[in-house]
Amino acid sequence: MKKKFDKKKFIAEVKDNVKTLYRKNLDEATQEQIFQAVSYAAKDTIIDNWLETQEQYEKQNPKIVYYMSMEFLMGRALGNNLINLCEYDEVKEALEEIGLDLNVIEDQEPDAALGNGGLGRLAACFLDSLATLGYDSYGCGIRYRYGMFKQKIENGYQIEVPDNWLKNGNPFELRRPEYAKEVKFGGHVHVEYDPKTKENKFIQRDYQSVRAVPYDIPIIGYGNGIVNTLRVWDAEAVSDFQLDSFNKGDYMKAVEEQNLARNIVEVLYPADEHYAGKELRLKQQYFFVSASVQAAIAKFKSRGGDIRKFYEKATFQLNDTHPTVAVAELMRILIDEEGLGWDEAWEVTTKTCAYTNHTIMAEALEKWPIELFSRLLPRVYQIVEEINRRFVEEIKAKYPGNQEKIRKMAIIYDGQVKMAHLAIAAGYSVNGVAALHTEILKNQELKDFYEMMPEKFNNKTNGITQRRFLLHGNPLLAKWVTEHIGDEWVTDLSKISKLKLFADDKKAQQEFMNIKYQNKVRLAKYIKEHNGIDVDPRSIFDVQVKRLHEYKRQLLNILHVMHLYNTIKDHPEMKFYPRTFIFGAKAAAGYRRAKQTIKLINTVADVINNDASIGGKLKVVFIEDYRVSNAEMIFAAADVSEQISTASKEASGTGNMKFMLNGAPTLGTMDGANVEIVQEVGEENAFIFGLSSDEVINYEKNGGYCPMDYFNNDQDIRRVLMQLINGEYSGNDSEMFRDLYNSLLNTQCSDKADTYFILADFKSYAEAQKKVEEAYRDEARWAKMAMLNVACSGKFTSDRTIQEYVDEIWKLDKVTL
Ligand code: 26R
Repeated sequence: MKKKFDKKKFIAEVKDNVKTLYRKNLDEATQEQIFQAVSYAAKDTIIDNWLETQEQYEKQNPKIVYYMSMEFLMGRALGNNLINLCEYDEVKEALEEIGLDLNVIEDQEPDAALGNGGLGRLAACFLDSLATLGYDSYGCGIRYRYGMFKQKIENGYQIEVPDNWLKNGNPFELRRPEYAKEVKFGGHVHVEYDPKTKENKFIQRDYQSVRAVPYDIPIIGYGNGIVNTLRVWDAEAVSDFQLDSFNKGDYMKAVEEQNLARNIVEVLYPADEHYAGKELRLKQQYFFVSASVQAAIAKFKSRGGDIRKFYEKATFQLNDTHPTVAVAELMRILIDEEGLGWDEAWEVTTKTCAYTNHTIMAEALEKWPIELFSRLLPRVYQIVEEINRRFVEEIKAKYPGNQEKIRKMAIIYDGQVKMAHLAIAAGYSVNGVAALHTEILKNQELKDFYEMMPEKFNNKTNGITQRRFLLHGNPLLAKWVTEHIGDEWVTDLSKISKLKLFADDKKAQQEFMNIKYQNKVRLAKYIKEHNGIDVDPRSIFDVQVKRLHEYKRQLLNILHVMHLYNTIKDHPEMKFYPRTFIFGAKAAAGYRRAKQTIKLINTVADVINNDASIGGKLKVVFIEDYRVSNAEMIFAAADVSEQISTASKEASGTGNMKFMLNGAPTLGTMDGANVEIVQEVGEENAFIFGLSSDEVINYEKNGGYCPMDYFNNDQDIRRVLMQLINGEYSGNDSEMFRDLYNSLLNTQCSDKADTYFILADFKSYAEAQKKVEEAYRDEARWAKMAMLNVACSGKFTSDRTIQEYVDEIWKLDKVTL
């Protein structure tokens, strides 16, 4: 169990680490070197717990969940690890004693940005909850050399800079070459008749191999001594697997394999919700999936299990379709290597794999061209073909003569392999990530599948970890909460509802608002340092931070800012509560409209921030390089949470939950998990606007709507749209924002204009914004509202989400040390 923290020993260890790592004394070491030394000191404790946990797992042999994901957006590890070891304050004190500041040391650590956004961060929160709740689990992913790019803003434009996050070494990872696996690509399948078994054997020949080498990263449970593993795979050239290619003199092949290995794990695809059909991405997927499936089977066999009962001890959760090739890979290994018949293998596979859908955006659906898929994975493709053949038979049996069903549901159709269809056909569970999202899946996007196999469909509303997003990210509020209701909320967030008792208490309200103010001062300082902009911490901090995407409608937000600016200029006498609009967002490198929106935000910011005539009533800030580490500080400082996606498009959202937990009411549409947030906190404690998802879906079914009507009939809208193309903000360059203008408006009514209903929702958004101002003016009302948001956030812990996955999907055994 937990050992008592020994301050002296810890300090000695840090000094020792600086010496052995850098041949330096503490006073000569850089802060970065001290970060390494402190991390290695923490790792010491972690390793002991890790060993002990894994020993217990061996003994108790519980069922394991393998959470397979192309993305794990972990952020920084040091602070979080210390928090979960329950040693944060002790270490902070110890370091102070030798003149070091833990915050400065934490700031040396690069974010582990092995993810794009919501899906990747969700995976990270899930690992935290799995360890805290005591479930044996592995995160399975890729050790990208370059994570999500760093964003620089130059002249208002986004510039992508490579994220060389491993350059100083990652103190927490552990290379495990003894568990390396071989992964094969290409070649062809040779069929051989085996007279003994009277069956065909399928042998892949002339393939290229890559050696998958696992790196294990510890995932620490909160205060329970448990340490689970995030296993990310690196690719190396095979050499010792395939020495015979040298022997045959096939030197070029060996070199090719070197290159293949180098390329595979080089970089995370920074495209979010946009499928591009890139061969390298499929290689990445098969690479980490094959290695992970092999490792899972090896572990199962080492514990003496009968492979026909694999699913009793292991389950694979597929984080979106990206790892869906796991279905066919598991079949391949069971049949070709374990000698199972098709039906036996199918039974195991369909009791092992489960699939989570994270988006209904059509352009995010993965469908690989047959040519590419079969060339890269010839044996796996054969298996997919057979799965498809049998699945189509099933469809025919259920819907005789209905060709339409086959067209819509087949796994292989029109020259493409549809990964979502494969995941649904082979999975024992299909889940959406918020109640509304799951309903849309069942009634619209996946309707045919739901009708055919309703028992597979279920909802698991997303959650976030309060350990990172309150305890670590907002230490002042965390301390205050604990002083009022005790610390049970750290591992049982439902307890945070006890704060409701204080919602009307004047003193509590003042303390609460004072903490928010201090967090705003902290963020203002960061903004001054990073953007050179002065913002007033007494102004309303109105925040939209998330990936840049048309459906998330940052454009609606900035058009409204332009409208406010017009209004203030027209009516200088009008009372207006000072506002700071804060944006943070990365755009996919090739996404032109998204990048133009960033330029627009920065251009508008330049004009407004430098207009002395408005007396600082309005400020606009674009925070460069939005990422997990600065997000923690941003949520803590937010007054208003902008969650303004076109209804039906945001599957869940998880930022919305982080804002809520930190006391920022939601200004949003009835989309994703916003719906459930409003259910928990009450409509009177949120600002809801806009079309409903039903209305949006109706418009879409009937060929869109006519944004021109809004342009013609609403002067405010017309004015801001004209300002996009009259050079108002762009120094007379009327072309700079022409594409954005065109995206909203076509001269004729057309379903191609304003597909995200920005003009339709503009007025109702502006009205909701007025209500925000009105509410904020009443300090007591606002304090109560903000506090109730914290108090009602209990549902949105990832601990609750994981417990539901465990109870309703995975059926894991709980482990205690
Ligand atoms: C390139 C491609 C195939 C791709 C598609 C989609 C790559 C990455 C994605 C990311 C998507 C699936 C994603 O992040 N979805 C988000 O998942 C969150 C966690 O469930 C939700 O909260 C959020 O609403 C959703 O957009």
